[in-house]
Amino acid sequence: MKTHEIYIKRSIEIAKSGLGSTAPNPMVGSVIVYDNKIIGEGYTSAYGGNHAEVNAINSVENKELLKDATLYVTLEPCSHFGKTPPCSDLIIHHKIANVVIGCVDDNPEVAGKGIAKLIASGCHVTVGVLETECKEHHKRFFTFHNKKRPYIILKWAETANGFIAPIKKDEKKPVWITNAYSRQLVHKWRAEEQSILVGTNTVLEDNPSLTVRDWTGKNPIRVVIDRELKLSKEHSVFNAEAETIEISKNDFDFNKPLAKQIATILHSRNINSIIIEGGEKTLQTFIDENLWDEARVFTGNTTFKNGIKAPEFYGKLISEEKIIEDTLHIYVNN
Ligand code: AOF
Ligand code: ZN
Repeated sequence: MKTHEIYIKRSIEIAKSGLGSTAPNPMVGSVIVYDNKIIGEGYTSAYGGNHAEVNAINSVENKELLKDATLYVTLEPCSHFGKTPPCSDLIIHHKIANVVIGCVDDNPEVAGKGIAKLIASGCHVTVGVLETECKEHHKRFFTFHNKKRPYIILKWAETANGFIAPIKKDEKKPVWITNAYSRQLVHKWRAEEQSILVGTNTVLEDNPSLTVRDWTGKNPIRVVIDRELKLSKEHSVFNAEAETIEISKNDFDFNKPLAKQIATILHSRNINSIIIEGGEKTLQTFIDENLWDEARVFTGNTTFKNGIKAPEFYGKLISEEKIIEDTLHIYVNN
């Protein structure tokens, strides 16, 4: 691996610490190298806070070294005044000699203007190091800007014989298909995404609260679909533990594709990612409209005599993992 690639790879690695807290900002990572040694590192702070480059520069003890240093960053340094001042200005202020960038920022506010500013000030700029990896790392952010919708993750659990729920459910007894470790992993995933969605039937049948309880992290924004006004504020998804966006009757044009309308509403609410936790109808709607990016499917070792069939879909299997007796398959849509 070439030197530039090693440091961009390190930038991606530290950037992951921002997963779940930076959104709707991208989770950027940055390292500063002087004389072949890392002298500073930083990643994007929780939403509204410092950008990665600011944290990396702040972490450098001897600022004198910056003018002969190289700053590596997974995403183009910003050029605009948002919640924070432009990172490109700070880089210019410290006269950092070289900047190596993973990929261009597709946010129209930035989109090449950060790079242009740096070059105009005499900084030596390299763009496109591990570009594919950086774009993959920033997949939520790029899906939001380029497809005008959130990055969509489907999640469900099915029995060994392909059912996601029994036909008739005894309300007092929750029916678990997967084990406690798999369920804990789902809570980790909830903390990683900006929002979570379930359909009307899931709220009516399971009354989930959709919060993060078996993991540490922030609760995602809950998105609830209520096209026929069947839900009441007594349902747990409306409790005070997290924010809830209710999309109801008046928000829909019944002649237009449902999932697309939901995705567009979420885009207008600045939502970069969503995990859809059912039920079968809701999942199948997103699959049928081909509006999904990833499917995370657990298979437990229980069986039901009869039940609601798991959604039908085609995706490319990218990983298979055992979680005790459960199996987790992850697919991407391509
Ligand atoms: C960077 N470094 O670490 C991040 C960037 O409102 P603001 O000021 O926080 O700006 C948000 C925008 O800045 C965001 O949409 C994206 O274009 C860029 N994010 N840029 O230089 C960072 N997180
Ligand atoms: Zn910035």
